[in-house]
Amino acid sequence: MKIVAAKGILKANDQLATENRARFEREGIYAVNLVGSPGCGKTTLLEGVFRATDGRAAMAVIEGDLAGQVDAERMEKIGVPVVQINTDGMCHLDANMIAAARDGLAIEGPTMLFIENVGNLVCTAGFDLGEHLRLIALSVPEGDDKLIKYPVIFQRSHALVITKIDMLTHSNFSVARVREHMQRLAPQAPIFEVSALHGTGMAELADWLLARRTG
Ligand SMILES: Nc1nc2c(ncn2[C@@H]2O[C@H](COP(=O)(O)OP(=O)(O)OP(=O)(O)O)[C@@H](O)[C@H]2O)c(=O)[nH]1
Ligand SMILES: [Mg+2]
Repeated sequence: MKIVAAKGILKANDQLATENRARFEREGIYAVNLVGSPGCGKTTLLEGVFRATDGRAAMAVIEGDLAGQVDAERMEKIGVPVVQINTDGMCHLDANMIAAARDGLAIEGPTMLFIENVGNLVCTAGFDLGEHLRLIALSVPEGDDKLIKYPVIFQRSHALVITKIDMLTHSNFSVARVREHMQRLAPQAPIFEVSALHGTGMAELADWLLARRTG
């Protein structure tokens, strides 16, 4: 019987991710892997970042979903170059998919490439896509205990965005509790509190992303 160890698959993915990163650097692309639960507000956040950056950087998006092209259509609507990946049931994107999707994007010159990963707090943690920055979104309605239950993905992220902050008044979500756990898991990671729907905190996040790209 032939047994394929997951370790080997991950190693092959890491190799491809390294190649993606090198290609992105040659092409002046700054890649951001946006992860978070289904419905936590990832696409709305990208729409908000696009508004808040206000033409200061060219933007492109790779959308990852099991099926459909709903999110890609939202990006097209605001004029952002986009490629949709359908994973056919897989719960995360991988570096191979990103290489193929990059080929499908007509972009030139310095670009911020956002990769909206499949909504998932488990599978997405293990796969490097070749990004420069991993951004995790956690929405207020999900609850403030997610860092305790899904520590790996938070530990491996470079910044945390608490989304739907406008819903705080309708919830017992504790921002302080989240900050405390993030401090333990990823002490270097800045934490943003935003409502992409209302624009709260979006200027600060957009400015930070632009500075990270050039810094
Ligand atoms: N109140 C409030 N609702 C929001 C906010 N951001 C997103 N939503 C709502 O949350 C729902 C899901 O938002 P999406 O942006 O589609 O979430 P997503 O993470 O991209 O979802 P998937 O791609 O399916 O994983 C939508 O009904 C949004 O309008 C916010 O800042 N405040
Ligand atoms: Mg989405």
